[in-house]
Amino acid sequence: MFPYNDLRTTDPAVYSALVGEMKRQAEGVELIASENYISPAVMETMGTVFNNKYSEGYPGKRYYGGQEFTDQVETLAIDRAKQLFRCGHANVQPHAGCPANVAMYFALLEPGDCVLGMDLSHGGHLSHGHPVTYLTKIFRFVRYGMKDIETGEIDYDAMRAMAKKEKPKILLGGFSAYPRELDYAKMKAIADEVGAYTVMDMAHIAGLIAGGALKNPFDYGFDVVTTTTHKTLRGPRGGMILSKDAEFGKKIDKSVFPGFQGGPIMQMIAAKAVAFGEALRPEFKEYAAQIIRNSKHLANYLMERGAKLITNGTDNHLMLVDCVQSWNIAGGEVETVLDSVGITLNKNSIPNDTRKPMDPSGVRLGTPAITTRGMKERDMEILADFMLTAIERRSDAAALKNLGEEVKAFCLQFPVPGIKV
Ligand code: DSN
Repeated sequence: MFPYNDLRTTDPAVYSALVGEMKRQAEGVELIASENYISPAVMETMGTVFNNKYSEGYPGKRYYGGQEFTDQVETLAIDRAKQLFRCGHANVQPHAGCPANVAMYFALLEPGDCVLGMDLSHGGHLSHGHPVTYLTKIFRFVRYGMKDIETGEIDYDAMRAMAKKEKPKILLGGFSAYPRELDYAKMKAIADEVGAYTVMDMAHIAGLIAGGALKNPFDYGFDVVTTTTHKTLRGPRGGMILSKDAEFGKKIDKSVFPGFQGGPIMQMIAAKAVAFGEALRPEFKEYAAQIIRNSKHLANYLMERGAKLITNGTDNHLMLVDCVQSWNIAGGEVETVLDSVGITLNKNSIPNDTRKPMDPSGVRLGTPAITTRGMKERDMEILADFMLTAIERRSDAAALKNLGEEVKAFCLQFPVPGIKV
């Protein structure tokens, strides 16, 4: 039924958990906006002998010998990333998104410097200066947000006023729960007025930018762009920092290694190269466009049936639903009931949420993973009906059980790449 025959005999306990996870992924609906299914080629590359090699440094400038082939794959990853995002420099070594952001801050800032980033309650990210992170002990973070949560429009006048008052050294774009697009031209103009660097954390939308479905911050003169590689970009779990030119690139490289990291994870860098190669193909453009078509269709279908979406819709791959206003229940309850029928999403705070972060009013959902499985607009309607039925019949255990079977039968029509059931 499943591959990994060696593991089955050498470590049955881990094998059993792996089989469980494969079944869960194949038989359920993945709506977590930051998740995706990688191709068999990316998966294969992650489990290779590149794991065995230490490669501190960069191609052609390593600290240990034996780097002929690590240099080849890292160079491929760098060149493909630069081509994909039309930029002058790529560092493909960050282990994940937060380490990429930390290395970026230390490359561009001195302790005490200020960053103007998106309000966390309006969709910003922990690594953009949440008080629970150590970053706030070193740098000062101030915020911009939406002018109107009914449209999602950012308050660029307030952003300019804040920039003039606080004199940030970085004007930072990026989010993990914002369903609209930023106006990079306006941000660049504001940053130029106050002499700030422009940085975009495109982790959530990297694949949409790579596929040409959303705008590319480098086309508007942004200095640096950070990202993860495993969300819409559909690569291995990891991070990356792109810069507009070699001058920024030099600072970034020094900050990633030796500033923050030691040996790069070379099997992941090789897998990044494979994923970037896939994203350069014409069919990835169609994938990126379909993610957004599916997202808009799902959003509209839910709204027509009474769901209250923050910003009243979406321009990207994700949407944020106010569950209290929609169905008079908390986001956590929606997460739990949908989980029980095989539909996975996550509870999420909404702007100006009166509830606590661990018990917020909303849920976040997105279409990158289901689009990889080949689902289209009509399937969004089927999924939305499953969700709405589960929420409506949440106290009826028998109804939920039947629904769970229907969800499973539906999902099995859409194979997950690399999983045979
Ligand atoms: N955990 C990621 C997300 O789900 O958006 C961001 O770090």
